[in-house]
Formats: sequence, C-alpha cells, structure tokens
Amino acid sequence: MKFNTKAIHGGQEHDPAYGAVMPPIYQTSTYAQTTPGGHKGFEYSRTHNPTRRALENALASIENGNYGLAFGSGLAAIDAIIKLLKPGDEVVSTNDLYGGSFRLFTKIFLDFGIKFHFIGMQSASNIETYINENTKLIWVETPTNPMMNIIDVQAASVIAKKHNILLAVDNTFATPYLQQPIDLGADIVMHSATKYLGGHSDVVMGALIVKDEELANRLYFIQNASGAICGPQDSFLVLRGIKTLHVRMQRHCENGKAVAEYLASHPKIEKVYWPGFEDHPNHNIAKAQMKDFGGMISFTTKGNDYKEAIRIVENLKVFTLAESLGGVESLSGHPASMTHASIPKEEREKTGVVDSLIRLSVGIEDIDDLIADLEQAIG
Ligand code: P1T
Repeated sequence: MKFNTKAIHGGQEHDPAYGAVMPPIYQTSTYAQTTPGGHKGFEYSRTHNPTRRALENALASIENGNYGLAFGSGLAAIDAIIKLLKPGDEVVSTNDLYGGSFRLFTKIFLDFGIKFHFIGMQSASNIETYINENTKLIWVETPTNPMMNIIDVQAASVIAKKHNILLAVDNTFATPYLQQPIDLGADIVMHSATKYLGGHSDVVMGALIVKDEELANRLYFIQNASGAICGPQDSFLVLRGIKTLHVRMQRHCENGKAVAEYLASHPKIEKVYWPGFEDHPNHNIAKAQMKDFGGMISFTTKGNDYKEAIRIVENLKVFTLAESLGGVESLSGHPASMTHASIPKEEREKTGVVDSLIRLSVGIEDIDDLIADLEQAIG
C-alpha cells in the first residue's frame, strides 16, 4: 500500500461487532471475564484498549514500523524512551530541540544519573566524537524546533549501528508523510501527535513506533507499568486526524513555501529559516530524506529587534499567537519566551533562539489571506 492509502486504511479493520467503519470509542476501563483470565484479549484499559489499539496499528503502518504505542503526550512518549536507560548511561542529543524535551532530560533524568551531551548535529560525524562505552541512545529531532536544522538520519543510523546504540528520531515536524525515519535506519520514531498527526489542535498525545519486537516489548512494558497512556476519545480523534494527514501536509507544504518566500523578500525581515531554500546549510539532506519541506518556518526581524518581533506577533490576526503547531489553523510563536523558555538564554542563543525569533506554523487557510495578514502585521 502507498502512503495515502495507508493513512486511511493502514492497520485498520472494520469493527467486528457491527461493521462500523470507524472504530467505536471504547470508553471503558475494564472488560468482563468469564473466569480469571477468560477474556477476549482485553483486561484493563491501561494495558490495552480497542480504540487505542486501532490507532497504534495505524501509527505502525504509516511509519513503516511493526509496533505503535500511544501515550498521553509527546513528553510522556519521550519519558518512556529514556526509561529504557539506567543510571550511568549517556545520551547524545541534538542541541536544538523542543524546550520541553530539554527540560525533561536536564531537570528530571539528569537526577536519575543519566548524562546528556547536547551537540550540533548538522554534520552527523560530530555525533561520533561524543560516543563512549556508556552511550546508549542518540536523540535526533529533524527538522529541529525551532531553528529548522536538518539532521542526516541515515548517517546518524550508520554511527548508531556501528556502536550498537539506539537511534530515536522525533518526527513531529516532518510527519511520516514527509519522512520515514525507520526506513532511514532509526530504531524508534517519536511523535508529539498533538501536532500534525492529530492536526486539529484538539488533543494532546504522544506516539512511538518501532520495528524490532524485543524493543517493542520493552516499551509496551514501560507503557503499561508507568501508565502514561492516552484515552479512547483522544485515540479516536488522532486516528481520524491521520486519515487526512497526506492532504493536509500537501497544503501545509504549499503554503509554507509561499510564506517562506514572501518573508525572505521582505525588507524588514533579517533571516528566514526554512529547509526548502537552496542556501539552507542542509538543503541537500532535506531534499534527499524528505518528500517536501513542511509548513514550519522561523525568522528574525531586521537588526534583531525584540520589540519589533513582539509587535508583529501581537498584530497578526489570522495567525493566532499560541503554543503548539501542526493544526489546520496558522499559529505564531515567540520561542524565547514560550516554547523554549525552559532553556537558559545563554544555551538557546548558541543555537540561534534569540529574542527576535518568531516561529510560524503555517496552516491550510487560503494563502492570500495568510500573506495579507503578514503584510499588515509586519508593515
Ligand atoms: O506537547 P507534547 O505533546 O508533550 O509534545 C512535546 C514535543 C515533543 N517534540 C517536539 C518536536 C515538539 O514540538 C513538542 C511540543 N511542542 C510544542 C508544544 C511547541 O509549540 O513547540
């Protein structure tokens, strides 16, 4: 099956009870047993739920994995990955990543004896410099949030395999429509399903997809034992979202390109970060590992003027100033004070997250209205 068909049918069966085309929302915590252990495959909804299972099967299908796991948030999914590790283990992570992932690593797991190296991965060979006998995981986000850096997943996977280390890729920005990390050699794909997979800004959810059975079983164990699962209603909503992922992504990419080009030609804008530009440092890798360049764009104001950046986000009307991304509606954000506020100023400025940086999640509205909104807001 090709991707567009998988988005709609992948891993799905019609409901065995009445043939419902969409899986019912099994809003139940438990399941009747005829005798202890005598049940129909479901015992308790932390462990399994039929609606969540339908979603997990869809997730596995669209990411070309064998196993999907859904969690209560993207951070809960990352938390489950790090719980594969033990005190003394080390992680090599990209230094440009979602602020909440950085906070989880440094404010929670550092205290559990796990060491993190935050490094620039624009040249994947840099990863190898930080690998030693304690390294157990490479953490990649590509495109990165919010600087839109591109990391070569295939090159990272060659290094991971050489040293027998797990490679996890946060595929939230790209989605499986644009990029399939398992095919590029990743062991674990992670999503904030809150974003493009859900697609309608109405759910908070996380997802993991893996190919290897043993790794899947370790993660299922953590999912059940730690219990950070999502509910059936949210599972239904994300499953519904996935069914239009391919058409939404097409429009996100089209609108994203038009907005990036508009901003790049604007005299009041200093720099636009978008991997579709030929002069983006890793444009060629983006072209090779992604189908298109997505709808996320960051930019700075001329002269790196913080007040000007705030004025612009306050003036935008069609773009709503809000945390999050990946919904049908366009959003703007100020990473330094919002999504990346938990990264110390000195650290975030090293990667380019300066006070004049604005991030846009370009939605699927009419492009003329989006450009007109930017025009009136920037002036
Ligand atoms: O918000 P949650 O579903 O827990 O997902 C966390 C997360 C993980 N990875 C990436 C790349 C993310 O962008 C996020 C969440 N990001 C935002 C809320 C944001 O506005 O950037």
